[in-house]
Amino acid sequence: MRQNPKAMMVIVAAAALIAVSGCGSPGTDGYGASSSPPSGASSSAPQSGTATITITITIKDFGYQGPVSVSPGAKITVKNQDAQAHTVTSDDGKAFDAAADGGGGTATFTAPTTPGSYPYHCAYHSNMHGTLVVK
Ligand SMILES: [Cu+2]
Repeated sequence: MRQNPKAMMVIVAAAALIAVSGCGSPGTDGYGASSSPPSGASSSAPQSGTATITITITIKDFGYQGPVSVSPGAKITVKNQDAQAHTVTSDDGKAFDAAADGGGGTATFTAPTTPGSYPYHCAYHSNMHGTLVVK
């Protein structure tokens, strides 16, 4: 099996598109993610033939982009596309806490096994907020 160079081209093009469309925000206005636009959402569907589903929360422009609801105990990957380090820290300080370095750093954590709504924030930037719903 040879690797398909076209696949990489698509990924690069998609990343560039996201980078361009994401500009224009100083990142400190605290604009909420509760009404996030649907643009680009179709490209985040994981392709998996196994029982393991990888869920990704992407951090960009001081905001969280990702699914709001996950299965109990789901494995979640955090991808940080900002230059600054960010965290995904549950507001209760116990449910989860993942830190991702800036410049493409990643981190992983496991979603709570108890269904519920888990608000989270960035430990470094108090204006960054998101909510993870486990159901
Ligand atoms: Cu941050």
